[in-house]
Amino acid sequence: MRSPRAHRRIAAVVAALAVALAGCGAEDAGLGSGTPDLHVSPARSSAPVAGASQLVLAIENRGDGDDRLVGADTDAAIAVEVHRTVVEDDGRAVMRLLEDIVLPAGGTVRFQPGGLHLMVVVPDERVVVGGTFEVTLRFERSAPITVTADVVELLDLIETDGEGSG
Ligand SMILES: [Cu+2]
Repeated sequence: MRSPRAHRRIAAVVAALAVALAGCGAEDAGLGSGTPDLHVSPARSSAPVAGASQLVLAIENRGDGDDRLVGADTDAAIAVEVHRTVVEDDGRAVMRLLEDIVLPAGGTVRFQPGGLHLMVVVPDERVVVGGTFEVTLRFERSAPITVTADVVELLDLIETDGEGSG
């Protein structure tokens, strides 16, 4: 029978979630020295599906110091959350909520469906195809950056950001 195994798996998922949620903020083991220099790509969002929209953008750190994305918000939704989609052993994809994400010096962090992504939770009537809304990204060291997201169909968002589809 599979129930003891299933129970172990559920326990593992719960433990992993607890680690992901508890680990945030506790990892303040310093971002080192240097100065981050953040640049945010143009942002695009999907129209809502089941009460949430995907927000696609990239944050490039051209500086010589690390930074951390510590939050994002918009007045066009209840919340903007940082999620990572991970595939469990049984093939199920689950989303984990992250409290922050490091933006390494010289690196670019991309948020897009299927992996590390930004989710707009319960968007309002501005978040429809052809619409726009503003999102403010907050960082540990750098000043907040506000970007305007263009809203497109979810499929368009995935296709234009898929690998190899220029
Ligand atoms: Cu998500």
